[in-house]
Amino acid sequence: MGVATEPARFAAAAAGGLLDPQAEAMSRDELSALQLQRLRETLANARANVPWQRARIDAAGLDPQALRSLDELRALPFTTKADLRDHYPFGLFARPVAGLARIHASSGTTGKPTVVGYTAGDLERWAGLVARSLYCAGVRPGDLVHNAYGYGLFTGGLGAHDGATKLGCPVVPVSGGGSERQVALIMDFRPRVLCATPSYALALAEVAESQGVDLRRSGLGIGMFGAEPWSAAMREEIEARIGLRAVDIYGLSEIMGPGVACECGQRDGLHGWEDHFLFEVIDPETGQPAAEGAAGELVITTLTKEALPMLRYRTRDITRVARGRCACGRSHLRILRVAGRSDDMMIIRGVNVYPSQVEAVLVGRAGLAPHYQLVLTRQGHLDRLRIEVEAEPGVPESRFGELAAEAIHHIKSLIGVSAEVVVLWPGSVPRSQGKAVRVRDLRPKTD
Ligand code: DLL
Repeated sequence: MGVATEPARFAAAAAGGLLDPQAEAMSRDELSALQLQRLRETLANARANVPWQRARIDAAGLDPQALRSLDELRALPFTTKADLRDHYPFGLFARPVAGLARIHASSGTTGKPTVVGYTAGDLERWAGLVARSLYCAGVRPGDLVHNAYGYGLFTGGLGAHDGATKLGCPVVPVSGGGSERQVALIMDFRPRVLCATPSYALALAEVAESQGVDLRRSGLGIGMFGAEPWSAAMREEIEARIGLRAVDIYGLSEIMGPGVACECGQRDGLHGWEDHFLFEVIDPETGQPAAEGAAGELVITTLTKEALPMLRYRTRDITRVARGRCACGRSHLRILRVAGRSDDMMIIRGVNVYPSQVEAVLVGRAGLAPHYQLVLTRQGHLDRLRIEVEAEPGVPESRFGELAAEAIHHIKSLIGVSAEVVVLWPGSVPRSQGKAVRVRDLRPKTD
């Protein structure tokens, strides 16, 4: 089994005992065989230790040890966020709380938070996958990592931290917020790597610029950006303003946290780590598999999680996957940039729109700043979309009307929806400290 390209990189990592080049480059047959064996173990763990899972596995007629193909898993119903909430806090855990090493939880903007647990072994594997992701993105042992993901119940901070430590990188555990101080620390400490949400990276760039500080001179080389949808236009904006290579990293707490998938140098999708997860793409309406290569909702099954085995978890994230070996040598499938969550999809006069599509049109447009919010209202039975976007500093108010008219035109011609656009003074849109709030939904609640 050969790694076509980058053999030296893989070899160096392997020599340090940090990564397993075989695991990332194994053939499809080897990968499938490993997945099947791990799926049997996962089903057995879930069945033995989670009564709710046992009932579902038995009802689907699945015998974990007798499983002969990965496709048999399709007999099992999906798991949703609601299932986690219904078993709040620990009802889906396959280990007693006393046997866990850590608990994380989602912020839970609606209702109860979703709570996830990890054994010491889970944390070890998670750190390994984040280390693998960082390495895949170009981070090397010894690189100083400025970690501006929030520490706490959110998986971003500690997840990135443990992965960087595992790779042999010193970490500045700065967390989110206090942007002036962060800019000063970056200029003084000269980290090579910035971990943050893309919207917070942009907020840092803005604060630096307002202080007359040029982050392009900071020595930053790589940004590990994720936790929220971001467009290619946003990537260009961040790269130009901070002077680094912006890498997309994906993950979700229900499955693990950051490091479920990560881009390599090819920029042709994010490698989803198939030795630890089984990925499906389904039609969100029918629940049936999407056609090969077609867009749909990503569904993930964990293959090595002890504390919280997840079977066919509906992520709500809309994407496409590409199979086949990547030019980097890795064989794991590629998840194409996550355009958005089905929950965030707006239907404006029958047209489906994701916030990131609007972002792709707005960001980089002369006269407009990359700070925006989408406001949804209802008039009669029709949903209306108002886009509030800031003017670039220095643009006179007399041009706001003309900028808005241009944006309306481009949104209509590129996305096909009629939206109202309001151009605002610089600084009017709230800045991100973590995940940006892109949509304000002012429609009357129906339930
Ligand atoms: O956001 C984990 C994470 C932390 C990923 C740091 C990357 C970096 P949650 O808070 O559970 O976990 O949110 C998960 O965020 O289902 C996606 O909708 C979205 N998301 C995460 N990464 C990306 C990305 C973390 N790279 C939810 N692109 C997911 C687009 C992303 N959306």
